Amino acid sequence: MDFLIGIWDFFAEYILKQAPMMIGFLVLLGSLLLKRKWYDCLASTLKAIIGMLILGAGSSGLVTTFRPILAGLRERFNLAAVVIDPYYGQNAVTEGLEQTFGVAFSYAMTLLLIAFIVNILLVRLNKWTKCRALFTTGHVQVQQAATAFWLVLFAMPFLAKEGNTILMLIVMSVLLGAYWAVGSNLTIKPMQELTNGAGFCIAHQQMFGIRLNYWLAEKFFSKDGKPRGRKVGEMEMPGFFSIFNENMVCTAILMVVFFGIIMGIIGKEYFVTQGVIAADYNFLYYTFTTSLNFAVYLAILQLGVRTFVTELTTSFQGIADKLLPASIPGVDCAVCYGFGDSNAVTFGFLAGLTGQIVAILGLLVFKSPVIIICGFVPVFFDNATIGLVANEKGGMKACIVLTFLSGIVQVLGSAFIAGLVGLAPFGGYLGMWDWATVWPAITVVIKYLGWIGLGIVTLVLLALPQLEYRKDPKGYFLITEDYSAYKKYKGINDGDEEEDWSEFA
Ligand code: ASC
Repeated sequence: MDFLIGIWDFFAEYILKQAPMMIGFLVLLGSLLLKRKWYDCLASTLKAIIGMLILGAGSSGLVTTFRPILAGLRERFNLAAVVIDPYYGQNAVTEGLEQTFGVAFSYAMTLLLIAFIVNILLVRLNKWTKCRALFTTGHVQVQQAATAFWLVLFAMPFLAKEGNTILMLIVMSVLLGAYWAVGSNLTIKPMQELTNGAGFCIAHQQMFGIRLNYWLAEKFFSKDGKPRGRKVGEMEMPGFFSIFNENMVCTAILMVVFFGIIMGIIGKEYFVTQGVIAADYNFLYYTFTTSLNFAVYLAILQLGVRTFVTELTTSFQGIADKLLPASIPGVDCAVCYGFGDSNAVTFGFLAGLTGQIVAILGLLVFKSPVIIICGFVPVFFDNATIGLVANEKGGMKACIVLTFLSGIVQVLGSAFIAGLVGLAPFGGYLGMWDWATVWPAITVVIKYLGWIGLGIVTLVLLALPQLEYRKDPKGYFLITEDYSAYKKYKGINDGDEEEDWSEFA
């Protein structure tokens, strides 16, 4: 028994929780099921792991460089504010759980594993459940498990009592497992359209946000399935502005301006006292090179995507054929930055940041009891993703307007829920789109309706794939199983019969 538990623990710690290893594991499993030669299995697995590690280098480069700058605003103005960021959120939970609810977060791994099994079962039974997506983003699952833990205990405090542990784990893993399966399932259509059938969807923290904004872009910014205005990549810029068509140049110029302003407001002294630069270091030079790094890390991130996407989606076919019919993998949101108009990533981020700043000023002006500081992860990764999807469906206007609104929603929703559930005094909240909207709603419903509320939430979640299936029973599974056939069936003729993601091979 100890031996089995040992294997289980190893799997949880070093595979399930580590996104590159999880993707590598799936690629290996898929390749074996496809009965590929051993050396092809090896090569694919290595490429997948390395690609994910490259992606991680890009995304952690962005996070470690730009998070302290945004958080610096808090120190500079001496605000007792909540930073919305998954890592601050997780620290806040770990720090406050014991003193608030009298329990420690020692069940995290058990919760994660059971919720993951719920996700697998929902997909395995998709003849009935209509769930098609497997959540593979382990680091995000850990953060979400921590925050969900707090929210559920706030809504049902009796679960924290001794003797209720099993009940608590069941409630939480059913909720989380259903959220993972249903949320990632919602992103399938937007992602298959964005990537022209690359065969993955998003398993991250803004899955409902992706689908809602896809719908809004379609409803308000498109006509006959096409954007009303131009997409970001179709803008014809005259003279000087033509250089903005080049993604690296565009990102570099915009970031130098934006971060130039923010770092200017924070002031050199802050960076000196933090030991980031020496007192005699040229601050303008520091601001300039730091801002350029944004473009550098984005390029790294896209290289990572190109390295592993094809390996994952082709080998996942083995899993879909043999183990989980009609399923596709849900991956980190950054994976879609290798597709669509890359400038939409930059525009989405900047419009989202503007929305967040407007909302924060609103909190200050109206003397909100909870003040929020933007964290880099929600403002960039949520809005870049939503911006890409909105641009694809509704053009540049949709990209900018919807991410601006999304920035506002992230701040106001997080201020509300962090204040309500008592996380605010611990200085952090997860703050990503779904956790500023969907989860506050879930928490309030369960808090006020108890078990009935929990039943309603679970039923509504599980009903979403059913509703989507009913709208298009034939296309629903075709879109994951054979995208070219799906396009033919839908009469989509984009003059692009070849799957254009072959360039990623
Ligand atoms: C998150 C989180 C990260 C980033 C990363 C984006 O939610 O915790 O580190 O987004 O997954 O690539």
